[in-house]
Order: sequence, then structure tokens, then C-alpha cells
Amino acid sequence: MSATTSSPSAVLRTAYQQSVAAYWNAEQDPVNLRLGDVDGFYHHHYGIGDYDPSVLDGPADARNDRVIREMHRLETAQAELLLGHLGGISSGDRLLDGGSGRGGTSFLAEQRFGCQVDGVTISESQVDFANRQAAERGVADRVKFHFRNMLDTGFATGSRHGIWTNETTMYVDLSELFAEFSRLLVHGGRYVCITGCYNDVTGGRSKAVSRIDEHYTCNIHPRSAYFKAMAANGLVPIDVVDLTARTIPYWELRAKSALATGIEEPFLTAYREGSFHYLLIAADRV
Ligand code: SAH
Ligand code: GPP
Ligand code: MG
Repeated sequence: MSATTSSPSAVLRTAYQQSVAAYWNAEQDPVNLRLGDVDGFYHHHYGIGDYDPSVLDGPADARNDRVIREMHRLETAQAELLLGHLGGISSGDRLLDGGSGRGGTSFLAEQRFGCQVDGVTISESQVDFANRQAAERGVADRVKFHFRNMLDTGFATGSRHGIWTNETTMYVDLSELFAEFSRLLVHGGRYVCITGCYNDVTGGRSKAVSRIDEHYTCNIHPRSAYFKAMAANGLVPIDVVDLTARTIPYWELRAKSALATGIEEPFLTAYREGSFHYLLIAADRV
């Protein structure tokens, strides 16, 4: 069965999921497309690492171009960091990208591991975009994108050696998600998550976090929710990395760029006030 032909009502089970799919089907923001155009890896996630301040110098045209390249470099570094936490993956293994967007992280995974990667997203236009890219890259036999819900992927039990979610978990119920990933992973298989989560220590959802939720139609979870849902589903954390300090420079650069969307200030406020973290969690299936 080709997942790309699944009917919308089978994949989008709730009005909420339909509204999330509508957001991604319509998404054409230059803050994502201009960056992807740099080298053909299209990301829908943020960046990590320090930026080169000299990109902000010089005449406007050259500056814009250099800022775009620098932001893209930091976003690619984020995906490479995530993939580095998958552990030993061999070319015969199968991976799943939960919420695959335009496919950037999946293509980087194929390049790194040379193995089969399936991406699932509830946006049909993203599926089409990413499958076109796979064909253009000549990797369509190894990297495939499907119009499926990551809460109910339809893939075989125990079929995955590695699964990741790169900024997608704020759209779903974590208990349902980790139950599905636990079913899909082999014993000893690795799950890696990069997410933004709010801080249980400072209390409930801050104003800045609420503004981020509103902007993307998502529902950011508290940090504790990740560990509870993992523990309940046989996923045992091995690495927990607070990336907050490493993502702030990306947001500072983005705030200065011509492609800023207005969400930069809530991210910077939330990170600086400590109400929000950018977190990587890697966990093994036991
Ligand atoms: N991981 C990608 C895209 C992140 S954007 C990247 O790093 O570039 C968030 C993605 O989550 C979108 O592709 C959206 O369609 C997807 N998504 C949201 N809810 C989903 C669900 N229930 N099942 C599958 N994908 C989902
Ligand atoms: C996707 O990035 C953004 C999300 C999946 C939303 C929430 C993420 C958090 C960590 C809270 P994008 O690249 O599409 O966003 P933008 O268009 O702002 O660059
Ligand atoms: Mg972006």
C-alpha cells in the first residue's frame, strides 16, 4: 500500500490535526524556503551554535545572502547533532522521521548512514515536496515520505532501529506517540527527540510560551511530560542535553535578519527568562 494515497480522513483524525495540516500545506515562508535553496536541504527547525558576526557587515544585498547562509548552517548543525545521538546505525537498518516536514533531516540521515528512511507527515504538500526531492537526489529507493499520522503509522512492529522527532512532539499527545514508537522500535533501538518544552520549575506556561503555541498552532508540553511518557512506554533516556544556550545565538541572528517573522522575541524572552528549554533527549527501547 502506498501511504501517499491514504485518504485525508484516515490520517487527519481530529479537527485539530486538520488545522495543523492546513498550516503546513500552506507554509511558504522565505525564512524556510530561502534557507533551503542554499543547498537543497529544507529544514523546519531552528539552529544551534555561534554565528559568525561578520555576516552582518557589508552592503544590504551581500549581508542578506550571508545571513541566510549562516542561519541555514546553524539549522543543519542542529540536525547533524540530532543524528549523532542515534548511535550505531548500519546501512541495513530502517529509520523513521516522525513529522518529516520538507525532508531535510531525513536526507541528512541517508547521507550519513546510507540506510532506509521513512518520513511521515500529515501535510500532503510536504509529502509531495519531499518525495520530489528524493527523486531529484536519486535516493527515492532509500528515502520515502508518506502521508501518515505519526500516532498511528501503520509500519510493522519492531521494524525500526532508530526513530527521531525534530520539533514535532508539541503537536501530539506524548503517551500516544511514545506507545507507537515503542511498538515500532526493536529492543535496544534508539529514539532521539529535539523539542522545545516549558520549565516545570518556573511553573505553568509563560506568556512567551503561549505566544509560541499560538503562532504555530501547537501545544508545548512541560519538560516532565517527556520523561513520564517515556518511562511509561519502555523508553529509557541515555542522553539529556539542554541546548538552550546553544540556540540563543541563532535567534539573535534571526532577529537581526530581513527574514525575521516576529516570533523571535517570544523565543528569546522565553529562553532568557528560563520558562522554556530547547532540549535533546535520546532514549533506548527496553
Ligand atoms: N522534522 C521536520 C519538520 C518539523 S515541523 C524538520 O525538522 O524539518 C513539524 C512537522 O510535524 C510538520 O511536518 C507537520 O506536518 C508534522 N506533524 C504534526 N503533527 C503530526 C502528526 N500527528 N503526524 C505526523 N506529522 C505531524
Ligand atoms: C517549525 O519550524 C516550528 C515548529 C515545529 C514549531 C514549534 C517548535 C518549537 C521548538 C516550540 P519552522 O522552520 O517551520 O518555523 P519558522 O517558519 O518560524 O522558521
Ligand atoms: Mg524555519
